[in-house]
Amino acid sequence: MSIEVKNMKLHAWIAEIKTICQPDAIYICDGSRQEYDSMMQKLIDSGSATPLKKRKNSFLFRSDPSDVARVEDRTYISTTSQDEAGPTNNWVAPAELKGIMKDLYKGCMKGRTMYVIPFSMGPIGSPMAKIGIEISDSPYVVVNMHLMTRVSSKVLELLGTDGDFIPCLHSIGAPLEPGQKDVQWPCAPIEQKYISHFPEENLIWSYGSGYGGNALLGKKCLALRIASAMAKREGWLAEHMLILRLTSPEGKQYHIAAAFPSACGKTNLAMMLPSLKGWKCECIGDDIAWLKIAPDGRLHAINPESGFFGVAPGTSYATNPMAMDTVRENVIFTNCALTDDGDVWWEGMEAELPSHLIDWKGHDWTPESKADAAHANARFTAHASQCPVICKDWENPAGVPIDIFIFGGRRTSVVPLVYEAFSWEHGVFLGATAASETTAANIGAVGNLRRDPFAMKPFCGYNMGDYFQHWFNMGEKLGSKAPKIFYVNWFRKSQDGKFLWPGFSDNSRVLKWICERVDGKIGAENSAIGLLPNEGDLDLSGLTLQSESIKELMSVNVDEWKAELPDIEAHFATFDKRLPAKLKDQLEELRKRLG
Ligand code: OXD
Ligand code: MN
Repeated sequence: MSIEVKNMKLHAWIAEIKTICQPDAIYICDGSRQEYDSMMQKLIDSGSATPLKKRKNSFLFRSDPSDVARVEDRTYISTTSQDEAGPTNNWVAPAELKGIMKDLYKGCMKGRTMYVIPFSMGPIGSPMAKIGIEISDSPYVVVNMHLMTRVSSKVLELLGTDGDFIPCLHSIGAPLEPGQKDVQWPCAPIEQKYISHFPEENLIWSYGSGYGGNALLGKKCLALRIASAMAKREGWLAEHMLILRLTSPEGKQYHIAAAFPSACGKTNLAMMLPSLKGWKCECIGDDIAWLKIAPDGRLHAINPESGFFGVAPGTSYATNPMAMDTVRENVIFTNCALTDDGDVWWEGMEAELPSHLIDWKGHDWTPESKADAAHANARFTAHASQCPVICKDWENPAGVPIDIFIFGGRRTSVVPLVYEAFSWEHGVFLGATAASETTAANIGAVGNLRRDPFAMKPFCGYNMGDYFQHWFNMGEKLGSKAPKIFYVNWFRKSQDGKFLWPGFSDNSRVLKWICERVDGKIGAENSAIGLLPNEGDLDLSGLTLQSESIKELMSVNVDEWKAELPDIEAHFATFDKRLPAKLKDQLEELRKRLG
């Protein structure tokens, strides 16, 4: 072992996992630059990483074609009673699941090194931070964790001899026999993949996948699933939200936390360059927010992560210039295409198609090829400090005070561009009924409508009915200091299938309207579903939008909304007795307003 482990719980845990998984060697990570470089060199030598000639210190990985996204079907919340996990989670009783997984873990690290990765979610030592230790047999996980979390030997110092941490066990599930040649992306077959959470004991066990949210256990597993259960117990919130600071031309700051399902543009919004003159947007986080009520009675948010694991396809200088500048150097790319001159490429990156590429599966690609060159869920991993619009307060241990919550999703019809909740209770109803057309961020069909409450369906570590109640409780505690709640939809299409709203930097227009509402500067139009912008209040200066398009974008069709009600009822029915009465009341009020 390179570093001495003084923490007693960690010492015992390492010994236990060593006995079960039988690695050839153990390495305790210190988070240093030298460690990153030598780990990457190993990955280059083994053929897993391709250095990119055109991007300094950047590397391309190609995953196994079966291991390209989060596996929600194989993700478990394992609580003593199934009711605690609730209807949105897969459940197997802890003893049974541990039994199955222990069999899989037996000898699973043979021929490999077991890495012990001490990390902090949130600035090391911040009162809002949590310490995790990931044990993994994947050097790809180590380098990604270096960028996405704070990996450091300081974390071990902070733990001392008896400090507590969240154990996160990960194996790719691909032991090597003596002399067996390794493959480029070792992993286990889908039926052996398990992403398991034991929230009653703050424990994570992941097996069989090397990809993103399945393997970088600080992210979805710790910072959302386990943290949401902790937050419920302790009276705070762990949310699938970006955090941004918007500054008006007058210099007034607004802090916004927004929840959209995976691959619906959170990273784009978090790094937006506003098209409206004088407005400035700074990024604090693009995926996860931890929110606590501070001594001033307001909700303060931190981003527990330290990097971006962003969706590459669709990212361009037109859609997200700040992300493009973030990924100029020191980046890990996964499942992007490779250009002939040694750069990465993905669909939507630029208007012109290259004449030849190596696609994400390692095959020749030309514009005539039928399949995409990059996988739809291809990713970049980059440290947050590289983002040109990162907020100077992004690591402030006290967080930033949130003024505004925004919920949303991808809806080609029905839902208008923006509307405001009548109250906190109505806002919770909007979050609880949020729906979106599915994307490639999880394995499964793309384009189906699914209810994704608070964009937390895949990430809530306990019964979602109780989660709704927790939001009501937080509203009661916050009282008049509660953030205002809004709902947006950038994705509405016209009858002939064209996007009605330009989106991206022009979303600043919607944010400006929201800020003006929060300041009480402007009124709003009452509608059955919420408060809509009065005609002329949304700043459209410099945009060439037809007035019919604006009307269509803002329209609330009562019949279409009435047609949503049965689906909302069915969605609510799944929570049975755990559905808060306040949500039933909100549904009845909506029904009445629709007439
Ligand atoms: C992500 C996701 O990777 O939500 O952030 O899938
Ligand atoms: Mn996400």
